[in-house]
Amino acid sequence: MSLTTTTTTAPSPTPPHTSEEGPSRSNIGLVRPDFSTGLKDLLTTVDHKKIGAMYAIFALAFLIIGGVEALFIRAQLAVAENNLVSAETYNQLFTMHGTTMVFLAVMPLSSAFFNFLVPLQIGARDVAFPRLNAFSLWTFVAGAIVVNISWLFQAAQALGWFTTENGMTDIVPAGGWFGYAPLTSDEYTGIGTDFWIFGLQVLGIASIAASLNFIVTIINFRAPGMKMMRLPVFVWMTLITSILVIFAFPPITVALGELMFDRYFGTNFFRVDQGGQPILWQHLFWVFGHPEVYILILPAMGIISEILPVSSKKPLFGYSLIVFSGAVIGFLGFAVWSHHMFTTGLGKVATAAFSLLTMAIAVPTGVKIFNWIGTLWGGRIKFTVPMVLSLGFIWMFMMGGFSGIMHSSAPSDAQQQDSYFVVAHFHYVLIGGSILSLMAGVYFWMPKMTGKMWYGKLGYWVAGIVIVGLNLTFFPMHFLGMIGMPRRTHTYLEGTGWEPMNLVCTIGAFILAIGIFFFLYDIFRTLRKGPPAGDDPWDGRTLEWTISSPPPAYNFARTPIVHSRDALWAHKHGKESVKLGSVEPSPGGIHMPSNSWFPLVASVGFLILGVSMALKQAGVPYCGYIAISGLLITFVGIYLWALEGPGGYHLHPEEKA
Ligand SMILES: [Cu+2]
Repeated sequence: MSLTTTTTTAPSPTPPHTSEEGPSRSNIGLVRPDFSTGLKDLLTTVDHKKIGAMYAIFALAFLIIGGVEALFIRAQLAVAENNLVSAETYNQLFTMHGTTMVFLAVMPLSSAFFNFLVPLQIGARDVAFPRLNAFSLWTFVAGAIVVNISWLFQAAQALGWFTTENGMTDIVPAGGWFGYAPLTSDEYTGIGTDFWIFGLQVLGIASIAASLNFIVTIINFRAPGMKMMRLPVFVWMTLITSILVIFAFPPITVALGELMFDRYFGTNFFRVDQGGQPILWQHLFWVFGHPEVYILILPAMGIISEILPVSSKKPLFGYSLIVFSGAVIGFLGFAVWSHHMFTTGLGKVATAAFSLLTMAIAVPTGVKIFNWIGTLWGGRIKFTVPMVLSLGFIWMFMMGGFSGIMHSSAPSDAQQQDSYFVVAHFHYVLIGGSILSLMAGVYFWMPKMTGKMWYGKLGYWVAGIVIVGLNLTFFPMHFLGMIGMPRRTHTYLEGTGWEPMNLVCTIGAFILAIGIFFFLYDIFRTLRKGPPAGDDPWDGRTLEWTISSPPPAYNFARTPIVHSRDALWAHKHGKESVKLGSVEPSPGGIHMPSNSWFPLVASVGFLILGVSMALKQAGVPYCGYIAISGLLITFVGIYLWALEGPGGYHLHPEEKA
């Protein structure tokens, strides 16, 4: 569709250089590559859309890996006294399942949406720092490999190709995704914990870099007229999530650093026999861990807040309340970490305070849910696949919220602590909440991302099977917890009365897996055979629907000028005064940045550093030197990245005005 061209209030930006086309030479003689297709382009790209798509592909791959780990866990627990996997393997499975799902599936899938959507929704050409964006992606991949390569070393050990100096068998992380000290100290775990420590540190670097990029992008790269209170809610939730990452990751970085010092240099942060304090780990971990829950769920809330208004043909009910309640959730998220530690003996005052604060989070969360229902109220609802998944999200998230309120009370928490009740709670929130809404987002924006529309009824089957599977898997866990089944146990005795419900949970898990399989298959078949989507298949409300599907490299041929909150909707259906304007195109064409190898180089350095530091603990020779060379590669990569110069070329888009 075209934008009106009459209003021009902002000056046309002067391009930095108009003389040369093609790659430009920096003052140290480096030429930036200008691949536009193929593998080399993907490895060097700085385009936020391609980076977003790669985040999505990696995240879906890890969703499969984490899902297979979950299926092993559920298969082991299907019947009493099962010995499908050993206790050691079970520990590795639940550790890797949690780590994978939190850091390698949900967070990067959210990042995929941040990357793809935020510049489009704010009318920008790209993120603020395109090469930093590529660095975030490849550093995430490096961290993911560091954690998961442990499986390969374990397999190599089983085949006799790899031995550790002291014959340790614990090569895959087995200390839980929460890594409680002293269970993760070197007395109790092998190099699995080292893979985990370094993998998480590398992932933390990726997350912080990405978050800085999005904060700057959202603050500085908005289209003319797009005031903060005119931002789409998804962009607001991205901003709040990014701020949470910036404040939440330093505490876990410190904790992981201390654990590393204990393991490598014999310090005593967490060694009890030397006067160390395991409870220090719990504080540092949960100051990160609780906000992390909101890092996982706020993007989901943002996605839902975009889908509901479009699918019910009404503006979002209570925009400012939704924005402010998101901010309040983010703020309170930091104030409640000790509810994970009610049974450690915090003292009466602290327990009461953390109990009250935890209950208080229900208020802004409830505000959001009422606003979503208010959005649906009286709307002309179209039950598209994204809409059905969104309604499933609201149900699952409310269920998870109710059980959350139940263990915000310290006495009942003391009963539910470390039981399956807690497992039920956080899976309702994190799978029922995050994964369902991310799936809704995939169905909603896939037409824009790929230019292909999903078709047929398969999407409805996916939604139905997944929602049934989720409830069948996790609802009985509430009761299992109440009748005393502990979490993190690899088996249980016959005659406990836990057998029938466990079997139901396992059947539910496999139904859920079938749903996810069909979801992935539906994406695949849409990419191959989907009919053309058109630019605006849903009668959308945000700026990404004004440009073609898939979007061109430069996003907007003319930067839109925004006059109201629901700008595109107002443009299509509102008064003349609120129509979108556009900035006159600059005569020199649109300046595009060139690709770069150096973000990838810097990330590969982190990969080498992480893997070799873990292998150093296993006594593999020369690993200290290899680790130092990895660090050097990272430094050299970052320096050359800084020195390679701006590069860039100009595009003259076909004007559609
Ligand atoms: Cu919490």
